[in-house]
Amino acid sequence: MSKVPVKYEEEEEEEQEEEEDDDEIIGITDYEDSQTFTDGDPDSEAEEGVLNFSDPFSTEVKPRILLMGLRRSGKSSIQKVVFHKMSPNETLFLESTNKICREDVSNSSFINFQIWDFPGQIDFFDPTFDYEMIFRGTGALIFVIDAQDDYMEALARLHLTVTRAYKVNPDINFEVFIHKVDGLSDDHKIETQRDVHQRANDDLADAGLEKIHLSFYLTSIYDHSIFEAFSKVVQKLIPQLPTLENLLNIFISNSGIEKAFLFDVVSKIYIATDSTPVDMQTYELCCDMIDVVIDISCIYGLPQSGTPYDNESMAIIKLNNTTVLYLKEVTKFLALVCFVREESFERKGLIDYNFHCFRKAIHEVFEVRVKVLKSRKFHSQRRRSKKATPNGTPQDPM
Ligand SMILES: Nc1nc2c(ncn2[C@@H]2O[C@H](COP(=O)(O)OP(=O)(O)OP(=O)(O)O)[C@@H](O)[C@H]2O)c(=O)[nH]1
Ligand SMILES: [Mg+2]
Repeated sequence: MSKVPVKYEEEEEEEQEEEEDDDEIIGITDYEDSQTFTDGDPDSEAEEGVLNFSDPFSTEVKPRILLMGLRRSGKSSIQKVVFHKMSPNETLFLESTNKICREDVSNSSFINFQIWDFPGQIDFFDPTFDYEMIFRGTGALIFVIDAQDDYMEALARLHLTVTRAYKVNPDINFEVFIHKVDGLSDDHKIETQRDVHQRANDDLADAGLEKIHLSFYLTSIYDHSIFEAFSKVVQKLIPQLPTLENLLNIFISNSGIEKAFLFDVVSKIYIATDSTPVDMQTYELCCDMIDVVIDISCIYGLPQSGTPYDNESMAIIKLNNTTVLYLKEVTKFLALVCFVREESFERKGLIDYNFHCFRKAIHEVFEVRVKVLKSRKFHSQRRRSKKATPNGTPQDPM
């Protein structure tokens, strides 16, 4: 109960500050630049592909991510570990997938897509498999290759899948996960990546399709590499990514912060970071921090609040190397995790003030997104109702 007035006060405070907020700190004008939203423009080809997809079960427009690859390559394990918090060891007991499994991942309005987990051996020549319909609404195709196995057959399959998909929808992002690399030495990893990269691209070049771009990632469910790879796949599907990166850049440079990530708390996918390079250890520390915060909240949090993560969630962890990890809630599903040097953290007031501006900007980005979606829905409804026969009756009696 005590939370309600606090929230109210905060809102009031925000309203008062609205006028005073110094836009230049976080560059609010940058994200209002219509250029930033061109990717999400209804006229853009990629979006059109998604919008035109007539799926009888889907009411919303969601980019689709397909998980494909040979049997036992690890597709279902990836989905379970990233989105269901399954422990990697438990995946040993997963049964082979025998039909396409579709799942909605809608835990934030930024991460709002469907994942389709395919059985290992899909037959493109099977008439019941309508691959044109499937590829038309696809944002990303993840092809999983088992690096611990002989991958020649997988490469042939990759080639077949990619060329088919490209013919139907050239806007698909093709992502190749060279998976199960936990069993390989560092040298072996690099060598495998180079070999797979070379062979896959040679096959495409032989078919005269060198314009198809494949991205390669070394992944394993036994470390953070799978989360990092998935983060990159998802980021490519977020039209607001340049805006978010820009906001993060302005935020860190004005606050003396070393590195900042915007995390989806549930999946631990980072949906954006500033433009300084990402170092795997930094990312792992951030993931661990989210786990600690959620676990402590689950065990010792207020029972009446119901969720382990809310608008008061925040944490400070001082490391033994003069670095401070600072986590703060941004939206219901997103958290900002920053790396700050101890001496910069002395100016916590400044960081908090800039964070307040940053948070407000992120919320405005969300609002724009919601408005765009609403107006699209409205226009498509109007277009449908206008499709009437010459005698005035609707074309579709449904
Ligand atoms: N060592 C290792 N094993 C993995 C990894 N990912 C998955 N596996 C194992 O690979 C086996 C097959 O995993 P699945 O997820 O069922 O494979 P799948 O691609 O969904 O297989 P189908 O549904 O038959 O197409 C399981 O025993 C997993 O434990 C990984 O990163 N490293
Ligand atoms: Mg499976």
